[in-house]
Amino acid sequence: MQPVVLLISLILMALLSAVFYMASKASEGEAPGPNANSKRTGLIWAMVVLGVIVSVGSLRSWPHALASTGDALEVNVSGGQWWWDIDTTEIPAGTPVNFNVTTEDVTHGMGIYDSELTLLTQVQAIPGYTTKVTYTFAEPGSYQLLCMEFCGVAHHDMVNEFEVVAVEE
Ligand SMILES: [Cu+2]
Repeated sequence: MQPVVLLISLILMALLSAVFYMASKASEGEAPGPNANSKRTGLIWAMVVLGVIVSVGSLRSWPHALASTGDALEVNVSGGQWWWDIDTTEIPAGTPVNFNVTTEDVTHGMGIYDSELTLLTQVQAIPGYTTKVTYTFAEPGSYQLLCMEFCGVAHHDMVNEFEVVAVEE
């Protein structure tokens, strides 16, 4: 992902530089003729149409709409300063899991990490609300809950673990 973002940034910077260069070139010549504005109007309309097409084409469904899958396993997670409480320690692999997340004090961020500490999914834990995120674990193994929002001196101590186990067919 990072190289793609870098490449897009470089292309946009190059395009912007080209626009500035052409603008400064254009201002050197003689005064614009009577048709200058109609050309500009056409260009602006073309950009608006292109902008709408690109915006609509790049729309994605909101990831949280995936929460609360019907036949999923319900797992309740509660956070506090400074702990995570999870009401199960074993989750079957390959089954969608609805995590219902809340907190008893301040706002925390519940992040689920695999054994290599790669972030798999996350959701904000907000006092007085239950936020939901659905995730399906593909691989059996040890997983960790960590806090992703600085919430006080022992924020780094908010760690809990659970196991994902293979299901026998
Ligand atoms: Cu926290």
